[in-house]
Amino acid sequence: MQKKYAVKMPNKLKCKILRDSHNAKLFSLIIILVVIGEFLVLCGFAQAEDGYRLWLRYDLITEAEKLSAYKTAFIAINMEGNSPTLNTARKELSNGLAGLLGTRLAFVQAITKHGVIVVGTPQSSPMIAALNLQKKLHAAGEEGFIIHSMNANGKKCTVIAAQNDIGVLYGVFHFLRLLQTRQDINVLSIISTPKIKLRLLNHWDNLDGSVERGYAGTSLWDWHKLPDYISPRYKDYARANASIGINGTVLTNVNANAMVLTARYLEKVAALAEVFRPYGLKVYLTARFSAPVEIGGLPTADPLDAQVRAWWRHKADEIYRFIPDFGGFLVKANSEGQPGPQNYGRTHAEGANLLAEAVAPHGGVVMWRAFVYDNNMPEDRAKQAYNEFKPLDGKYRNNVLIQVKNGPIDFQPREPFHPLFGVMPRTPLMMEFQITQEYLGFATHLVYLAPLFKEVLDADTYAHGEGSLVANVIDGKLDQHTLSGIAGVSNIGDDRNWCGHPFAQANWFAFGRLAWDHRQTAEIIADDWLRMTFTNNEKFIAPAQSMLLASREITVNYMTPLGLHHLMGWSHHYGPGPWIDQGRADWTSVYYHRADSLGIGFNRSPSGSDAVGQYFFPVRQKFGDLATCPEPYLLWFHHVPWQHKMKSGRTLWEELCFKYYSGVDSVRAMRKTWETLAGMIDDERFSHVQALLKIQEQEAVWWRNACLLYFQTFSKLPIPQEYEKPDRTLEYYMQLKFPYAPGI
Ligand code: BDP
Repeated sequence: MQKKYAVKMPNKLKCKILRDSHNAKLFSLIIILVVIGEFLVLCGFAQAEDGYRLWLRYDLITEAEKLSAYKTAFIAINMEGNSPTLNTARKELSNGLAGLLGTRLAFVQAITKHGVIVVGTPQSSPMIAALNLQKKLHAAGEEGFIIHSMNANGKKCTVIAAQNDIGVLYGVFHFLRLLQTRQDINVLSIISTPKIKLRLLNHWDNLDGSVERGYAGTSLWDWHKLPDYISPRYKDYARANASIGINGTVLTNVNANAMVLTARYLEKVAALAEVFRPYGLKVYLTARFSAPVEIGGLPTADPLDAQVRAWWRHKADEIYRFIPDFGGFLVKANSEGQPGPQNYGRTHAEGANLLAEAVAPHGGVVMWRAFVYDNNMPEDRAKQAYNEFKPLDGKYRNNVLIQVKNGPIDFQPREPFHPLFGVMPRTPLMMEFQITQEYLGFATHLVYLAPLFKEVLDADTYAHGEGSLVANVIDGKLDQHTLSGIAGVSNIGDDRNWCGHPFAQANWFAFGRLAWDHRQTAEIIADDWLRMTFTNNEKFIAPAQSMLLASREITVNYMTPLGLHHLMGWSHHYGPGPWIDQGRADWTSVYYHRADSLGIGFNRSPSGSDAVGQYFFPVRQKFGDLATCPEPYLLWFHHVPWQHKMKSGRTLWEELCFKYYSGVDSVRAMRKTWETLAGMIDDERFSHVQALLKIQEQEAVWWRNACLLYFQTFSKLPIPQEYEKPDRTLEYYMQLKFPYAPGI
């Protein structure tokens, strides 16, 4: 054809026709590819399984019966309203269902058939306004939602409703999760309310892109290109957080840089806030206490100085001009070299109130950290935060929360709960958990943290008698606080799979789910996460779930069993370093384990530092008495003779060996279990986890050998015959150096 025309036509025209016909072909090809692509996306085939999608995978449901049940139950969507959050919810619902069901549901104006999903608030949806849901919506609260199977116009429908738009988005995610995890959906009657008001991630991200204690690449925030370049990941990050109910993010490191409070950076922060806003995610910043000097040019940062107070007020006004819904400040002061009010002879309360006064007119809060300790103080480090903060109860402005780490030392694999919980009834205390695995194998070890979080939240402080749970100190119930908060130090970086280890995503997920409702179990959260992230194949779920649930105890066993703590390598915290005895005393390991020829452990009973005295009766008595102290905390509270008889009948030394060896054996068992799961999930993530488990085993052996060989120099006792012998000497382990360990 082309040849025939070519003979008679002028060259220019000839070229054009040739080009047009070529373009038309190309165009049809593109259309075909797009259609195939869309089909594949709907069926969940197209994406590389690199973990980017987290738990928000909406792949086609492959169980025929379930699929047909869902397809009968849901035939259309009725959703009006047009706010950014509602539009986000609408898109999520429509895309999610299109992926899961393989067809895109129509949006309908009226309910004329069974199977409509009715979505919105009484303000956005006339249908919901007509359904008389006030009581239920009231029970759901400001951010909560209801999901109910109901009759409207005589037709069966499913209602996802909330008082506010953000509740609708949370409800949509919850509803999609029901399908992702293949729940029965015929009679739904869900009212879900977050128990804690501020549910925050804390990023320890620096302005140069590095992340303190980050093991998943560099910071997500591309400060250099902001505000002009908005990475698509910002939205995906906000979406993932909204899907688990996280409603705030502190963008910057607690070891703060005042520069983030300058206009140039505030513009960048504002750009992030704008992306996050439809997802209900507020931004917060860390405030460097010396900012008035460093960026304000004042001679002092004294909290009682009039000029300093004015500076912070103006700074807050400026921040709120950039970010009208700015959440507030997180502050690390007079801790590990950070400046603070004590530099000027003032108290933590005076420091916190200075900033609180500045953000109060705008509705902001101040989260003031209780992570303080001083090596010039002769006092046991575990006691110092309590001593410092308890006397200040009642002295804080009402927009101040005190943010307390879960245990009295520092995010160790196991710590007893922090004694401050329950002793400051007039101050809202926030929980600070560490999601990033600084002390739990970085992003290389599979460690599911929900059991650790639950152990602390469910601990009984006895502050008002039995049943005064840490969780109820945090959620404000115990002392009737309306302001409440929980923070998790983020494990997110710019690694393609966000968290480094494919299973580390479970810890971000679990943190959010527990922040929303601390009564949920580690089991259910693990089950949901596995189904959403990998597959609903029961043959995969059961063994993978038991791996998850056992993993934290296993790690405690091969790192710090029986209440041992702070045995890690100097500064980078990578690997074991029980021999560390140089440098600042409270950063050494010998300060904590106190091993000698008689025994091992820190005597915090009344005959020692009496840290147990900071707990309420009867906790104090239980921990303080060697006979009643739970063995998982034994060496935290007691210096125990090597020959002490343990509940198992073994001596302490034998028990220590037993724990370290069983830790390693359990990692080996995890590896075996994982091998049996081959073929049940995609090869990409399967082999990634497989490789990491191998490293975990090597490092577990390293921990076990290094610690036991070192402690043996004190106990002078043999490692029992039945165990494999360490294949390296103590000297070998002691000379290992890791100048480039990540996260510093
Ligand atoms: C320690 C970390 C350190 C943090 C500190 C904190 O090693 O990098 O700055 O906690 O919480 O565990 O302030």
